[in-house]
Amino acid sequence: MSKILGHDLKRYEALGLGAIARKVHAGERLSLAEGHALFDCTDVTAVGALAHARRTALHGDRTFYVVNRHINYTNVCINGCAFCAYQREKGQDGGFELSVADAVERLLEAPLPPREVHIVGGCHPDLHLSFFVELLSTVQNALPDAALKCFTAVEIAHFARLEGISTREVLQVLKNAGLAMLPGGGAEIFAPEVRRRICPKKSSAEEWLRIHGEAHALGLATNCTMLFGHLESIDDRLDHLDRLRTQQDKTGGFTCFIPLPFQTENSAIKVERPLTGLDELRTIAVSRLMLDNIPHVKAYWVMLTVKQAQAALFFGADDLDGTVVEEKIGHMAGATSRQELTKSQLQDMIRGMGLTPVERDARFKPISDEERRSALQEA
Ligand code: V47
Ligand code: SF4
Repeated sequence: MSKILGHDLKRYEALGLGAIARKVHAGERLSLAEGHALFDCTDVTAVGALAHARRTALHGDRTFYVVNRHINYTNVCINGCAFCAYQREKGQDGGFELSVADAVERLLEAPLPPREVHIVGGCHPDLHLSFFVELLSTVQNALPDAALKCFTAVEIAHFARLEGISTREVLQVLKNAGLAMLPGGGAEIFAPEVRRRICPKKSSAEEWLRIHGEAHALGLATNCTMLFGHLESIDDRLDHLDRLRTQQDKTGGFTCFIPLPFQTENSAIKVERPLTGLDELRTIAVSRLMLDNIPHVKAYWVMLTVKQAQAALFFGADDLDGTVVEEKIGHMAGATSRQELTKSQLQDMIRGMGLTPVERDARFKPISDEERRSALQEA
């Protein structure tokens, strides 16, 4: 076997990655030590090529995007995570709460009817479950073709505490009101020592994973994330990826993994060595290789920048997220990307890399041009 995954095996042997390349080729699970070797490898392009081979084996050159709209309903939050530039205390200047009518008005402003609506916010002390039920059912009525991907596991845990009911009950109530998916936020880094320093009041790793397992059992797909480039070590990143794939083995409902590079501005965390562009690409590539049971890896252009997201499509990522339209969490922390891309800009970004754009829905089902045309006629 001199050729492996379209690349010369000798290249990997020379780098000490021969066994890993053979395992990737055979679709076998990599160990944590092998993950380490990928982080340590002096040739980041070799690691990227392996991840690209895996991404190509899964998806060919198809590259996904979604016409979506993000809405942040409040930045008032009782958790006060050290890394968060978005959060405000109740009553503090700059704090906001959207009403249901405000949220729907913003959603209807979008130039194309979104197929995915991503709604998240802070853990507000006074917003009760009845508000979120009304929000979901009003949005679903206004946009019947949109999948509602709303509320991180951290918000679900918060709603459960406010109502004095279980997280499973909260998920069931929200599902009945139209919830289709949970987004992947709130995972941050699972390692307890780092979690204690960056987000001590937030749900623990165990609680976050349990809630995703409960959502999967109720038939709700979910996404997962990793916030990296702050106080965590490489071991912590690998531990995080390992916990995600272990959960996926058990409950199988993760659709997409989103690596989130830490944006450093307006944050209480001072990072000694900020991430380089290659650190970001390597982490995306290793994630693709470790997460053998999660189908998609997203290059979230909002946090990565548009050009880095394009590069990530050759380091294991197969999705660009979407049009977004309004983003606060990353931008209040210094993200320099725009807040909106049009559908044709997303297509051009993908075609510009020699890849094939595929419009998808929230669960990655491709949307045909015909389906899109008839949705537009009905709108
Ligand atoms: O959980 C907060 C992160 C997340 C910063 O599921 C920061 O499809 C970087 O989860 N620098 C929310 N990241 C965003 C998120 C997401 C985004 C897009 C798509 C999906 C999906 C999920 O943003 C938070 C936190 O990890 N975050 N502050 C920061 N300074
Ligand atoms: Fe609140 Fe989320 Fe910010 Fe933490 S990251 S303070 S939970 S809004």
